[in-house]
Amino acid sequence: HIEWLGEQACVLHGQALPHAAALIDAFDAVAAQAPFRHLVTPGGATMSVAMTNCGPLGWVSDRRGYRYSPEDPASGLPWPPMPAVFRRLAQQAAKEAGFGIFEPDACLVNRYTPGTRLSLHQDRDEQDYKHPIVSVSLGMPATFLFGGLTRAERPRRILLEHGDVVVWGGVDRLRFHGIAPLKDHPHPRLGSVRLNLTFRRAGA
Ligand code: MD3
Ligand code: FE
Repeated sequence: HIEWLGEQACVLHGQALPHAAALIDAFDAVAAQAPFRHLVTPGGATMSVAMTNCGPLGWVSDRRGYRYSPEDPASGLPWPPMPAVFRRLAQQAAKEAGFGIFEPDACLVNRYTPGTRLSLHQDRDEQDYKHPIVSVSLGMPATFLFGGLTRAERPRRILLEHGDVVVWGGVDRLRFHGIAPLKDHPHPRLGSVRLNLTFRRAGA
């Protein structure tokens, strides 16, 4: 079922469940080519979330700033291709949420283990905010923090479970959001891990 969080933000509960095994298998090939790493923020802090990417562009952070890059800085090679099962699910979800044709050119993969958190932020590194973002949760459950357009607004807490898909865009595109520190509720297939795939149109 669809849970609307805002005018143009919703959770498609369980939408990815029929594809979970295929998503995880496809993901294993991505992680083999572009292993998870803990990026450093421009301020010098190491992120507790481990990240990798697939598709034409990947999100990276270092002392110089945040940006999208066509190459994996760890290897100098292009990011692995975006698996077809990833792209199809993201496109289907964007359509169901009312955003029409979505052509993602970046898929950022976040890996959480118990205690990992993602502090409140906005996604502002993409060229054009008119495109929606789609996120797919796999593995352990997490408490998603859904804030407002200012940091001051107290975020709502929303449980995201294995197979849930979130889509947001339009007037909700620049909402502050984050993930509360993960608790250890091991998942039968992934163990003490949560994976989040976020699909973006980062370039022109
Ligand atoms: C933003 N990832 O990679 S995605 C990120 O679960 C990121 O790993 C989180 O934030 C994660 O930048 C959250 C889910 C999400 C859902 C709804 C939103 C992000 C949102 C609504 C507005 C803005
Ligand atoms: Fe984000």
